[in-house]
Amino acid sequence: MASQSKLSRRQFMELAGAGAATVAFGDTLFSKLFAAQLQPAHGLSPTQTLVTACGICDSVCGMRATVVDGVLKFVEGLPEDLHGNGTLCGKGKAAPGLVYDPDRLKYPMKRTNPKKGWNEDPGWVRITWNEALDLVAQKLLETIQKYGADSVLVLSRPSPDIWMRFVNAIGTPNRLDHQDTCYQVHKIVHGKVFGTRLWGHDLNNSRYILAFGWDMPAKSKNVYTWPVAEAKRKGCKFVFFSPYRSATANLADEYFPIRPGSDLAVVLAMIKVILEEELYDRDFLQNYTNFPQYRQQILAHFAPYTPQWAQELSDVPAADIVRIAREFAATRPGIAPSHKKSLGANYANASPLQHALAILNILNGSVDRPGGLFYQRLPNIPSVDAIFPPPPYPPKNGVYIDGKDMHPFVKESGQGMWSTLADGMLRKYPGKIKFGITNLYNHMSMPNCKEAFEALATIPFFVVMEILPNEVTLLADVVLPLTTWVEGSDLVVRAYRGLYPQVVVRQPLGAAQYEAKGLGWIAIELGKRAFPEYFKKPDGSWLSMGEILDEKVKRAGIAQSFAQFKQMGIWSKVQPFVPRTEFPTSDKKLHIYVPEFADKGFDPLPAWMPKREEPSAEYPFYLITTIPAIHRRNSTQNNRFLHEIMPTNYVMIHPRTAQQLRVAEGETVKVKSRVGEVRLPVKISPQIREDCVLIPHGFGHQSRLLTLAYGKGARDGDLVPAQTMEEILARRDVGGSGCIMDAVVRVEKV
Ligand SMILES: Nc1nc2c(c(=O)[nH]1)N[C@H]1C(S)=C(S)[C@@H](COP(=O)(O)OP(=O)(O)OC[C@H]3O[C@@H](n4cnc5c(=O)[nH]c(N)nc54)[C@H](O)[C@@H]3O)O[C@H]1N2
Ligand SMILES: Nc1nc2c(c(=O)[nH]1)N[C@H]1C(S)=C(S)[C@@H](COP(=O)(O)OP(=O)(O)OC[C@H]3O[C@@H](n4cnc5c(=O)[nH]c(N)nc54)[C@H](O)[C@@H]3O)O[C@H]1N2
Ligand code: SF4
Ligand SMILES: [Mo]
Repeated sequence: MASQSKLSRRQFMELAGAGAATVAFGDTLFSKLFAAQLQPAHGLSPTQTLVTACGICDSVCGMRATVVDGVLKFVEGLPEDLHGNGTLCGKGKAAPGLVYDPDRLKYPMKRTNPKKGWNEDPGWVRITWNEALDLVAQKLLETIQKYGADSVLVLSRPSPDIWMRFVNAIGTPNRLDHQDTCYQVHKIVHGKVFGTRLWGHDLNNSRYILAFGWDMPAKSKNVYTWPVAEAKRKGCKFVFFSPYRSATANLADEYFPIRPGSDLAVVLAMIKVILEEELYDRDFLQNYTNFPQYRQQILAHFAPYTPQWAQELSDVPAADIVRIAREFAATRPGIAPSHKKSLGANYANASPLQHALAILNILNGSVDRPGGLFYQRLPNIPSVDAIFPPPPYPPKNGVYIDGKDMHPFVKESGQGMWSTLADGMLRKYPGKIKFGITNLYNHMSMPNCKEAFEALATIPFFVVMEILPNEVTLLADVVLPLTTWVEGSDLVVRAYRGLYPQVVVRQPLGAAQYEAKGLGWIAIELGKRAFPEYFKKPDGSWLSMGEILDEKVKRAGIAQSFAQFKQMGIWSKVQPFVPRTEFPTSDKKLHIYVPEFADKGFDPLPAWMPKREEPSAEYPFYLITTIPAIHRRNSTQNNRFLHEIMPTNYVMIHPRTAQQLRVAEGETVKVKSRVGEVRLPVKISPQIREDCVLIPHGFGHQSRLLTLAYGKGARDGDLVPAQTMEEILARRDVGGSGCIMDAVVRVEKV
C-alpha cells in the first residue's frame, strides 16, 4: 500500500480537524475532546525495525515494522513465520490507519446524559484514570452486594488470562462472547469427535481439497491462501461449493453454486457413497476410530442419504456427488477444510454439517497426517494462574442471562450466546442485569442488531473499553480507551499452522496514543481496587504485566526475559511432524459415532436437518452475506486506507432477478426480512444464484463519531433473526449455532 508511507503528521492534523468538523453533536466538551490534537508518538530512536504480530484477524501474521521518529511508517511480512509466510494482507498493511485514526477514544470519560440511544449525545466529560477505575470498581462491588454477581454482564473474549482472573473473581455466570456466531459449533462437535477443535490444515501437502463454503482465499487469509496456491502448483485438485462465486471459486478446478443451507445433504450423500463402496482408508478406520465398534449403526444411519435425494435439496447433480466422493476417497491425502463460521455458525444445521465434514476427513484417513487436518503442536506457555496461583474463585451461580445452562454442551463449552442474549435481557429476565462491561465488541456482530442494541441500552451502568467510538460505546456510562494491538505486548502463538511450536512477539511499535491503556493493565488496576486478594503475590506486592510476560517467556523456555524476546522477535522449536496414533478423546480413538451426544438426547451421528428459514411467497430470496477481503468484520470501516478501497456495501442480485424486479444497477432497494429492513444500492452480477441476495458484512455504522464509516451502507445483521434457547433445544442442535446467516428476504423498489 503505497499511500501509507506518505501519511505525514500534517495529514494527521488535517484529518483530526476534518473529523471534528463533522461531529454532529454540537459544541460540547465531547466534540472538543474529539477535536483534540494528536499527540506525537515519542520515546523511540530515529529509525527502528521491530518485529510484531498483526492483530487484525486471528491469523496473527508475523510482521516487521519500520518506525521512524516513533511513528509507524511501514509494515511487511516476517519470512520465518509459519502463518504469513513472509506476507501480509491489505488489512495488516493498513495498520497505521488504525493506530493513528483521529477518531480514536483518547481519555477515560463519564456520561452526563442519562438518556441512551444512537442520537443521544452521551455528554461525556473527561476524567482521570484514577477516577474512572475507582468509579467502576465501586459500582461493581455495589452491584454484587446488592443484586448478586449474576447481575453483572461481561461481554468479552476470554483473553488475556489476567483479564479472566478479574472476570472469574466477579463470580458471574454471565461472561459471554461472540462464539455462537463463530466457532462454538466447532468447539463442541470437534471436541467430541477429535477431542479438541481441530484447526490445523496442512493444505499445501493435500492432493484434494473439498471445500464447502470455506472461503478463506477470498478473505485474503494468508495462513490458508498461500498453502492452497502451493498445493495447486503441485497438482492438487480443488473443488468448491458456494451459492456466491467468490474469489475462492476462481482458484477452484470445479465450482458448484449450491443451494444455501444444503451442504449437509451433499456431505451425507458423499459419506454414504464412500461407506457403501468401501472406499475409506480401512487401516485408519480400524486402528484409530470407533468405526469397528459402531459399524452397523454407522452404515444403517447413512444408507437413506442417496445422491439423488441430495441433488433435490442442493441442486448439485447426483452424478457429480458420486464422482467427487469417489475421487476424494481415492486421492490421499485429501482434506475437507472448515474454518469457524464458514458453515459452522451460519445455519441451524451447522452442527450436523460440521460433524459430517469431520467424518469425511476421517474416512480419508488424513487426520493428523501430512496433507490433512492436524493437531497443532503448540508451545507450553503457562497461564497466569499457573504462575501465580489465585485463591479459589467464587462459584458461578444464579441466572444465566443467555439460557446456556439449559443446554448441556453449550454450558460445558464455557462460552455464551450472542443469539439468545436479547431474549434473556428483554423478555426472560428484564432488569436483571445492573452492571455491564464490554471490550471490543459491537452489537453489529449480533443477530437482530437493533434489538441487541435495545437490550444493551437497558443496562443501568455500562462500562465500555474500546479503541474506536463505535455504536456500543455510545451507550457507555464510563469509557475506558484501549490500546490497539500496534501498541500492545504479548506472546503470539502460531495456532492455525502450528506444525511445530512457534511464537512471535507482540511489542509496541510506538508509545500508546493519548491515554489509551491495555486490557491487562486495566484488569490489574481494577483488580487492586475490587478484588485485591486476587492481584497480590505471596510477598504482598501487586502483580504486574511486565512480570507476567517475563515469567511466561522464561517458563516456556523462549528467553530469559520479555525484553530479550523483543530482540529475538520470533522463537521456533523446529521438530519433525510425528503423526499421532492416539487422540485426545475418552478412549484415544476418533469418534465417528459420538456416544456422549446420544447420552444427552442428541444425534450421535449427523442426521439431515434443514436450515431455519426457507424461501416463501412473502420472502422469496435466501439472504447470504460475505465478509470482504479488505475489511475485518465491523472494525476496519473507519480505517482511512481500507475505507478508500471499500467505503460501503451493496446488495448483489443476479441479472435475471434484476430483470424480474425491474431494478437497475445502482438503484436503491429495500431488503426486508421478518425482523428488519435495510436500504442498499443494487449491484447486478451473475456471481450470485438467482434465488439469493448477497450483502457484504460490516457496514451500516450509526455512530456519528466514526467520521469515515458513519452512515455508509447497511447492516446485514438487521435482517437476521435472533433466537431462543428453547428453539435451539427443539431442533436438537448440539452445538447451538448462532444462525448468523439464516434468514430469507424480499426485495422491493423504493
Ligand atoms: N477479510 C477477512 N477475513 C476474515 C475475517 C474478517 O473479518 N475479514 N474474519 C475471520 C473470521 S472470525 C471468520 S469466522 C471467518 C469466516 O469466514 P467465512 O465463513 O468464509 O465468511 P463469510 O464470508 O461470511 O462466508 C463465506 C461464504 O460462504 C458462502 N455461503 C453462504 N451460504 C452458504 C451455503 O449454504 N453453502 C456454501 N457452501 N456456502 C455458503 C457465502 O457465499 C460466503 O461468501 O473469516 C475469517 N477471515
Ligand atoms: N451479521 C453478521 N454478524 C456476524 C458475522 C457476520 O458475518 N454477519 N460474523 C460473526 C463472526 S464469525 C464473528 S468472529 C463475530 C465478530 O464479532 P466482533 O468481535 O464483535 O467484531 P469485530 O469487528 O472483529 O470487533 C468488534 C469491535 O472491535 C473494535 N476494534 C477496532 N479495532 C480493533 C482491533 O484492531 N482489534 C480488535 N480486536 N478490535 C477492534 C471495533 O470497535 C469493533 O466494533 O461477528 C459475528 N457476527
Ligand atoms: S491475514 Fe491479514 S489481517 Fe489477518 S493477521 Fe495476516 S496480515 Fe493481519
Ligand atoms: Mo469468526
